[in-house]
Amino acid sequence: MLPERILIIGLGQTGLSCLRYCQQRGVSPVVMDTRACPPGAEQLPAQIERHFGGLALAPILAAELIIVSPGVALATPELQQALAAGIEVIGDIELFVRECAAPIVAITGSNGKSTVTTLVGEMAEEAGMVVGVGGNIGTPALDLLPQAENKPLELAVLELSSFQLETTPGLRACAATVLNISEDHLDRYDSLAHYRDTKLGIYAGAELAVYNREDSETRPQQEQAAASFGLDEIEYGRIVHDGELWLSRFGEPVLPVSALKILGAHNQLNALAAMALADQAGIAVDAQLKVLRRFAGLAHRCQFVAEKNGVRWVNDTKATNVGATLAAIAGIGEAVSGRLWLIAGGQGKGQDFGPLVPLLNGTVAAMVCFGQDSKQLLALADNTVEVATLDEAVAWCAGQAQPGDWVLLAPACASLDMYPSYQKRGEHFIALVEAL
Ligand code: UMA
Ligand code: ADP
Repeated sequence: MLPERILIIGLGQTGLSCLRYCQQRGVSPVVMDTRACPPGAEQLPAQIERHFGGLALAPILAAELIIVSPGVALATPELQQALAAGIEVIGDIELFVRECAAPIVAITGSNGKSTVTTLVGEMAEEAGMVVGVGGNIGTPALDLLPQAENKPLELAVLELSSFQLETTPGLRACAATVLNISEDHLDRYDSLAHYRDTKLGIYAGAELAVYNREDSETRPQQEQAAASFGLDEIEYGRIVHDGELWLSRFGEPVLPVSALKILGAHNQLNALAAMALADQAGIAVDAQLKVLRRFAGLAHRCQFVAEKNGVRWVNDTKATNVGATLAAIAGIGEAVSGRLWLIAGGQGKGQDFGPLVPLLNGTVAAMVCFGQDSKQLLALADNTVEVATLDEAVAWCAGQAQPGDWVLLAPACASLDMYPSYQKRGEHFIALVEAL
């Protein structure tokens, strides 16, 4: 039962889904957003009380339940005041888990979340299950709850950000994973340890914790049932069979790595994580393998755009942190015959760009940087160049690259200083390349 006085903080997609959820249950909430014109404001029914342009304390303290968007940190002083006053503060995912009767597969990590979430969702569908896929991947989780005319969900597969995990104390997943931990969102967390601990919260109450043997930071810190994936032969891993490398389950070869369309060791880890989660969710192995054979990757992740004058252009706009950029370069590395030109830049979110330096001294011919934190990237090495826009970056690379070379957009940064989303940055890049 929902209380009468509900306050939704943060509109956007999440806030709108919470509003629909409350209205379907006969409650008319108050809506608040720190932005003067938040996205979705135009969809608010006229009778809904709203406070835009800041956090107003009176309606906050008058609420019985506050539903907070992932865009607003739980550490925000006004929310801390509400908690101190005994008001419940939760996120949309908490509302979802309280209502969802189906088992939940929960996926977090610094990189690979959307890939693994999509794989598990497609595996479940292939196995004939009624499955809902949502969360940080795009569809707000509450929109997955069955409408009266639909069949009830048999499985929910949720991609969860650290922001969402902050406000989901009641998550009880049938299988949960932290895929990897590398620096990200340090503009919101005071340390990497704080960010990691928030992510590890996904294991709380999970029937099975699935962790990455290659990254000890992902290990659950409590005693609980666990399975692991990694690049060696243990549990979900890899094994040499018939002279070639295969993905394996508990020492049994199941699929040659060469049958995967997604490239790189990081994607083999993603495939193994998906298998471990799918096994726990009761998805047949046949269905898992069918999906692994056909899955060609998501748009905007190491996506081949075009070959122009013998130069290959790749869009990895979704590389919004250093870890993803490193993985992208390692993933396409073997395929690159000539030189590799890297385009990077945007909002660095407080990350240390240092791990890029060895690449600049080796694999990468030069890095062209643009956007808010381009000066930090420029200072990393001598073979860096600063430009004002992505247009100029593409033009500069087109001028330098010779047949056989590759140009990779893998910015290691968020796009929000110059674009509404990483997708828009990728679409702009594709348009620029196609126009060459
Ligand atoms: N914001 C304010 N004031 C507010 C509320 C939000 O300034 O009162 C700002 C915050 O800086 C925030 C930004 O607005 O970062 C975006 O918030 P939004 O209201 O536009 O967000 P939604 O539309 O609800 O989208 C959210 C997720 N966005 C974030 O967590 C920032 C989406 O993930 C998610 O797909 C969607 O809910 C559905 O669940 C996007 C994302 O960038 C893809 N996530 C981050 C990431 O993957 O790195 C965590
Ligand atoms: P997320 O949803 O966590 O952002 P995606 O699957 O969308 O993850 O991939 C985002 C970026 O991270 C892409 O640039 C991709 O090349 C890279 N990536 C994907 N999987 C991994 C992984 N397991 N480890 C490191 N980087 C990865």
